Amino acid sequence: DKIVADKRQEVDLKKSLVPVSQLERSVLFERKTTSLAHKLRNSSSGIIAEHKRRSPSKSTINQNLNVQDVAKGYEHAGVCGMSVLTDLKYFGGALDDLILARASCNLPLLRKEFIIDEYQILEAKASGADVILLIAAILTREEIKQYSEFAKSLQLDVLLEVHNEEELDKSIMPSLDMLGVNNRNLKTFEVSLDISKKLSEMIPNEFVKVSESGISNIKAIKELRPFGFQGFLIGENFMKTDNPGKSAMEFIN
Ligand code: IGP
Repeated sequence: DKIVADKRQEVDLKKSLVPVSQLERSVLFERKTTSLAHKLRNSSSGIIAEHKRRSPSKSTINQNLNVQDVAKGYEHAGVCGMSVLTDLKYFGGALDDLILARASCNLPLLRKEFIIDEYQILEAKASGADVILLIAAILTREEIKQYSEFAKSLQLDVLLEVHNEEELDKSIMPSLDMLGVNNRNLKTFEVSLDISKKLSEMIPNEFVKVSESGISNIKAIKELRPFGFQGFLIGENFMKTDNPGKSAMEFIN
């Protein structure tokens, strides 16, 4: 679809501007990563807090904050990890946001991006990420295998996102660490926690289960835990406030 076509163009341009050898020489490329999956298994809160300025479903969420303050706020709140949108066109993010977040906190960082090329995984590593997102809706099984194995070779965790049973069935493989169920339908933007509940029983236990999107209160988390979810990816609900860290803190104990 449109997002993937735009991304293809963007990645091809970037490849011509910044060669792989330059990414591999970055200081952050040598950094020892931390495992988000491991943290989620051993934490009680499970909150993964996102930095998101806008989205296709909500034109403005918050344009006034700086990512460094947000990262510090989330870390202070005691979240398990932070997700940073790096897509410019649809989400108003940038790779620099990831680099700035890395400079401001020690949380495991997820590069939230439409990954369609190994090059973006090298960029993630060179910008301080610990985790990459792979979206089943835009990748074939072969691509999921190739990209997840490549990420693992760079000591990055892999979160694979699904929205329905077919996507889940085609995606299960040992090179994934976490399976995320997106409660938001990316075509209609409709949100329902029932998607997480329904798919949870089909996710093998060796994967950490993450519920993504549309989580706006603690009740939702209490509802999802019995279905085996140990991770909760929350963006808008925190970012729409003046102090996302403070909002996140209210979700922790
Ligand atoms: C966060 P929310 O409803 O809490 O802001 O959702 C996150 O799940 C959402 O931003 C997201 C997303 C994605 C964004 C989930 N999967 C894929 C871009 C691409």
